[in-house]
Amino acid sequence: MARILVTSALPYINGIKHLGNLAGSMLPADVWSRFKRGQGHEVLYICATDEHGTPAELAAAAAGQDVQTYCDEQHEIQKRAGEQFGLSYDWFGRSSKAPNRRLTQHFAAKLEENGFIEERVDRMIYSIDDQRFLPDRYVEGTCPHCGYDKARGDQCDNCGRLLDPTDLIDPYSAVSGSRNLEVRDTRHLYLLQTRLEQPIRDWIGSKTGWQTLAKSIALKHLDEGLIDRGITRDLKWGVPVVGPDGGPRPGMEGKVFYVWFDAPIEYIGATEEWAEATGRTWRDWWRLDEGAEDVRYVQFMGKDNVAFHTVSFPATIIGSGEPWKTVDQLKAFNWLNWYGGKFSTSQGRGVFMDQALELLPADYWRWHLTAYGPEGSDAAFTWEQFQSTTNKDLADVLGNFVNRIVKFTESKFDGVVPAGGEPGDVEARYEAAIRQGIAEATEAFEAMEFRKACQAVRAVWVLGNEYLQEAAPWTAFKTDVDRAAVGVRTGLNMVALFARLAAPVIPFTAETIAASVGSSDLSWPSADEDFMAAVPTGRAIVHQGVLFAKIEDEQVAEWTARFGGADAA
Ligand code: B3M
Ligand code: ZN
Repeated sequence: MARILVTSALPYINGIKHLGNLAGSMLPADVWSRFKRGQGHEVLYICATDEHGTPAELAAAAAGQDVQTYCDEQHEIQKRAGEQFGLSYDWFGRSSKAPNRRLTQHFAAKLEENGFIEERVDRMIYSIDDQRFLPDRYVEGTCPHCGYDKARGDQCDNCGRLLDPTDLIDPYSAVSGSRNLEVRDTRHLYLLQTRLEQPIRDWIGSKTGWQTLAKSIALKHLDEGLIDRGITRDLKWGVPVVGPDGGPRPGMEGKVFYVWFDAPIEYIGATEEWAEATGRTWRDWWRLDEGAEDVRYVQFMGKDNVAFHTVSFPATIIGSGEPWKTVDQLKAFNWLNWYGGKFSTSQGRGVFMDQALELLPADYWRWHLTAYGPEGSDAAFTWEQFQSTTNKDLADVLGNFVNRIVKFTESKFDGVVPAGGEPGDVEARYEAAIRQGIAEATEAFEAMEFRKACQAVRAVWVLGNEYLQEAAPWTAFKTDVDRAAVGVRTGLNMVALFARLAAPVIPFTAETIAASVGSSDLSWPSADEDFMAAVPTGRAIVHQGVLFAKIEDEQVAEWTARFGGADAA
């Protein structure tokens, strides 16, 4: 079996995440990890909170807390929300912990040793009113490329170009709005990406089977021409910039590394945190010279994070000259928006992870965000579509199938899997169709095509309902009990199988469905196994209650009023 390392983009520490963050990285990473674990592979799924940078400092200030206290609290909130959503990380780390600090300083030292770091005097934006230098994300202004007037200093959300704050036209402080800014000299370290362009291009060129979205963004940034990027900031909160003796680097006392320099390194740091907490080893997941050569590494992220993961982070790894594992497969997602607009806490638009769980159990959201997620293009969340997919896919197709066959077994066969009769042509036909469906779902999940995989799984659930319509055990029961028994046994084996197909996406309900036929097997089925003999005759069958309650129009109206709806666009 394979050893598979999975990471999803690290959510910023500032505040609970909305459905878009979930749909664009953490949830698909979890679904795919469950799928691979279900096949029997050894999967290590790592994530963490991204705790440095101005987002943390400003959010803490707004909360009236020191940054450490703020991060401690917010990490626990995000960790709990992730667990309640069934995000089965092996470890949910923190980029402010010691392993990441040590590793970040190590990589910087190796890059400098290899001639890829240069000290430069920068001219940075200083906000006199805020009494602080303003890092990239907190300077806004007009994009010099496309004229967008809310471009951030690090990247323009409108045209996607990576920027430096001094590129912006008519800049202002995103902290206070003040235009009372001045440019001041300040010493910083630069990662000489321009000297790494060819190795990075070769590295990207060596990646096979990448989806177009990921590879095209990577090559676009390379073709635009790499720049040497500042990797330190005038902030207090972050990984300290140190000299060879481990003390503050002379001339750069009090400075920290840029959050995007240290954040991807936390993928490694969090693995070390996991090893420390579990007594496992971590270097055999990350060092090619210490056992990681057989590891398959897959990253999940939103499309806006691709550039950092395919240029800056590989530059760090390659430039270190050390044999660290780099990503083998990168799955990038488009954006989930709210009725075509942005999620916004301040404008009360959209649902955030904690609110979602107040309204409905995690699986309702997990199914919708995976089966109708922003894969091939941006996708709009609407209450109307959420209601439709929930009521059709989950209640009418899956829930109804399980309910009918289990209730019938209880009413006519004393809640016990009946013996008698032999499967005939109709069973053979549906079994063959289901095998085909399993193969399609497996192929789609292997390819990380989540919408396609969920449609293939749904199609198998539909086959279950069609089989019951055709075999009609309730009709057969009146004249031929053996025939009815065959229909019931076949239906109950389908229940066990459908739970396994559901497990990667809706794990909580999958467990309940399996329990209804006395099973706890949530492994991923192979198309050639004998799944029609999984539930033996004589086993007790127990109805587990309503699996999915339909979403009513009144709920849609209430939630639209509370979180915004069609009027939100
Ligand atoms: N914290 C998420 C974002 O850009 C950012 C990802 C870091 S992954 C190393 O929203
Ligand atoms: Zn722009």
